[in-house]
Formats: sequence, structure tokens, C-alpha cells
Amino acid sequence: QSTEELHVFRSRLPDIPISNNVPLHVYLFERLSEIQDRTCLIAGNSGKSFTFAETHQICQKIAAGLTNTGIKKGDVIMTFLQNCEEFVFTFLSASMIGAVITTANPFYTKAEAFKQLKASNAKLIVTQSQYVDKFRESGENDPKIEEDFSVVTIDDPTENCLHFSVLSEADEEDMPKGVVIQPDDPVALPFSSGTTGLPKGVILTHKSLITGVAQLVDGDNPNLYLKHEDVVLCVLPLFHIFALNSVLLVSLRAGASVLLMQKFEIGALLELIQRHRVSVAAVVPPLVLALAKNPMVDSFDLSSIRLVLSGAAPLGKELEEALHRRVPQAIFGQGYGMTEAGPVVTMCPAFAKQPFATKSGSCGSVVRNADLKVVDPETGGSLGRNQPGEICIRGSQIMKGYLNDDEATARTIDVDGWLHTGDIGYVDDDDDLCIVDRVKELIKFKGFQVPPAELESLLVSHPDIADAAVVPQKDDAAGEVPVAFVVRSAQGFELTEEAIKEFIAKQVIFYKRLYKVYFIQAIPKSPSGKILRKELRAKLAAT
Ligand code: AYL
Repeated sequence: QSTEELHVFRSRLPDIPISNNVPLHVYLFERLSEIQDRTCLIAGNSGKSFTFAETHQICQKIAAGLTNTGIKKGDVIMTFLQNCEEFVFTFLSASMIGAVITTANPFYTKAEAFKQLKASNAKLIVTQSQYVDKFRESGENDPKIEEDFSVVTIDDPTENCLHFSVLSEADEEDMPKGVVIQPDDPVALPFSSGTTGLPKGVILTHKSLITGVAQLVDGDNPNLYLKHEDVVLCVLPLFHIFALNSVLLVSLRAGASVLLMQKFEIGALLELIQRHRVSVAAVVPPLVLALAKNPMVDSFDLSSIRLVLSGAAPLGKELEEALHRRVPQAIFGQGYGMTEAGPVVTMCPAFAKQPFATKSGSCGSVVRNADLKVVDPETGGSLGRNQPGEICIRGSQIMKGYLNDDEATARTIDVDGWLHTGDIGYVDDDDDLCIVDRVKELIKFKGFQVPPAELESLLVSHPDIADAAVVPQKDDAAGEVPVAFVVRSAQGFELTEEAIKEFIAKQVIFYKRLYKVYFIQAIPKSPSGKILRKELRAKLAAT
């Protein structure tokens, strides 16, 4: 690299000073006195709302409550929740006492939930009573409720569980004094499989999350301009980094209101958008599809929407244009990111206060206060404009590393601080990034991560399966779906596709289910034993 020129892409927006030397909650509530009486959160199903002052006070109480239950700085709390105010409160309260939140999907199976619980070593779980059984031990060495961790439910508690009021009715005077939080201390621990392997804890520090928010909404010309009057739709799950960063945290900082919706249901969604005059909608491509196609949309007033941000998976031009025709007054654009990247890498420049033009199909330009480069996957050398290669990002927003996995960290963040995304794209003459392919293993079903390695290890645990590989197959509704290539073992000649699908379906969340199983003689592998996924994908394309 030393003799070659290093091509670095920067935002057209100038760098700004970022106050990332304070704890996350201090940064988010920095302007509390100016906005305290404004609406911070609206719970979609109950209609209950909370001002910024109320939110802040409830969080202080919960911070005291968490401390009373024994949670200390550095401890991990797991949220196993759909979108609700308690999620937000728990997250911010954890920040206040220096604790760390690991977010998980409440639809996870018992096995998936336990894996994250163990890997993150969470001391407390906040969930709903209907999910508690997923945390009752099933094996000898499983951690046990009450002994190894406690469970708090936001509804009527079941056996051995506490009610959320135990936290929220504490006296804020009991908040621990003298907890010192450093910028480099972790605050969030979402799980992601990154470019390869099984899901890993992604360590996001106070500094990374603040930087990630500031890059979007701070400065005289914020890249994602949110106003106090904005009502930002939060229908995407907060346990995923897209909504956590680009809906919740940015709105808190900008003083906009967040409308929380527990789960996606088209009628209820349209009704809420109309009733609360939603002005900013964060969406994923399958949601764009639903809104573009569903006839119900025509009977609702969506004229309040001024901005639609899509992310987490590729959005087709035709689809974007189809929805745009129904919401013609809105500015459409994409954000592109990755959990490990803190998370946003590029953001649509048309969302800025003084906007730049963008084109449909692009993912926007690199965020400010950061460097982006595109490298040749073969040589590692950086490429200029219009040449596709692996996208790399550098800045204070990226993760500190993976939890207890230095090897995976070193594979992802190089010695010069570049995070390698495993995505292939190019920067064009207008500074727009276009993503064209993915070199990493990851499969994305409706924006959700499906790590092939996880399904492969389940498959080979079956006595009748000798070897297996899982790759993405294109799908109109989901973007991609996982399909398996399976080598049956000598005694497994009777094993059917249906039996394999069922074997997997019992153990994983709905979006990791196999759509198809192909039986083959041998999995193509490199001399070093790596699955040649490209070959399998090519086989699929040919069928
Ligand atoms: P993870 N277009 C194409 N692919 C995308 C896009 C996009 N706009 N956004 C994300 N991806 C893919 O960790 C890409 O392969 O985070 C990337 O490496 O679940 C992978 O998804 C990362 O998946 C935003 C906008 C956060 C996006 C995000 C990223 C959330 C997905 C905040 O404002």
C-alpha cells in the first residue's frame, strides 16, 4: 500500500466537533432544559405519551432500581422485548449507571435466547411473561433464574420474576453516586455474525454511539435533519441497530418525538401514521413493498410524511418509485450500515438541512467525520471512483471489537483502523455509494441476519448429515432466503428435504428457516477447507 496512492472518500459536509467524551445519556439529554415539555415517546397501542422531562426522570428511577437489584457498572442487561417504552427506559437507564444492554429478538427460540444470554453473561433480562419460559434451564450447565440472573417482566410476572415497577418505582435519589463512565466503556452489545461465522457480541461504546448519532443529526447542516416537530415512526424493531440508532437515538438527540409500534400490521400502521401525523418513516425494503402494494394505503392520509429512510437491505429502484408515487411529497433515500460500523456508513445527502441531490438506487454518501475507502478484494489496494470493491470505513463510531473474540476483531478491523464490511460497492462521480454485491457469508431475510455458519452447524449435528453449506437465494418478498446444500451420510440415504427443513425449523427463529434443500455428493471447498460459496450460488442461479 505504501507506494500506491490511498483513495479516501469523505463527506461533502464539513467535519464538526463531536462531544463524545461524555456518557451517552448525558449527550442525548444535553438540551433537556430546552425541550423538556415536548413529547419524547408515544406508545402506539396505548396512546400513552411521555415528555422528555418525564422520560429522563423515569430513567433516573430505573437507574436507581437497577442498582437496588444489584446491577453495577459493566454488568450486562438483556432486553428481550418488542418495541415499547420499557425498552427505551431500560436502555437509557443502563447508560446512566454504566451498564451495558444486549438486545435480542423476543421471537428467538429457547436455544437462540440461551446462547446470547450465556455469551453476553447478562445478569438481568427485561421481557414479557410469555417469553420467560425460554430462559428456564434445559441443560445441566445452564444458568438459572434467581441464581445466575434475574428476570423482570413488563407485565404480570410469573414464578421467580420481578415486575418492572420494582425498577421504575425506585427513588431516583438512590442512583449510585460517583460512577465514572469513560468514553471507551461499552454501553450496547448487539449480536451480529459480521463477515463470517456465528453471531458475536458487538461492543459499542459511549463514544461510538455518540459519534454515530452526531454524524447524522449534529452540526449547522445536519446530514439527517430532524426538527422538534417531527414525529418519527418506530415500527422497525429497536433490538436491531437500524431503529436503535436511526430512529431512537437520533430523535432523542434532535428533540423529535418517537412513535413506538410494537409490531408491523398494515392497518394499524396506516392508522397511526394518520392519527399522529408521522413525518419521518424509517423502513426496510419489505415494508416498502407492503406500503407500495397494499390497496388499503389509498384510504389513509399520509400527507404528513416528509422523509422516508430505507436501510438494512438493498432497495430496488422500481420499488422505491412505486411507493414514491403514493407519497409524492416525501424525500426518499437510503442509509447503509452494519452493526459493527456503529452503524451508519453512508446516508442519503438529500436528508440534510441544506440538501444535496441524490439518485434512487444509491445508498447516499459517507457520513461526516469519517473515512471511506473501496479496496480491491484481491490485492487490498484502494480503488478510485466507479470501481467496485470492498467497502471499508474508519472513524470513532465503529465498534471497539467483538466480545471475547480477538481473532474475529482482527479479521474485521485492520491495524490502520479500517473496518472491512464484506460489502462490494463503488463511489460514483457524485459521491454516491452504490452497493452491488456482498462477499461475506451473511444472508439477509427482510433485513434480518441469517448467519449461514449457524445453520450449517445445526445441519451437521444431524446424524444423517455428513456435510452441509447454506447460501442465499434471491426472493422477491424477503430479498434473500437461506437454502441448503446437504451431503447425506452413508446411513442417511432416506433423509428427506422435508425432514431437514423441520429439523431446522424447530431450532431457529422463523426467518432462519430453510426454503429449499439440495442434495449433493460433496460440498465444494478450497484446499484450506473453506466452503466455496460462490460456486454454490452459481449453481443456484443456474437452476
Ligand atoms: P446489519 N443496501 C444494501 N445492503 C445493506 C443496506 C443498504 N442500504 N444496509 C445494510 N445492508 C446490508 O449489521 C449490508 O450487507 O445492519 C450490510 O453489511 O444487520 C449488512 O446489511 C449489515 O447488516 C441506517 C441504515 C443502520 C442502515 C443500517 C444498517 C443496519 C443493518 C442504520 O440508517
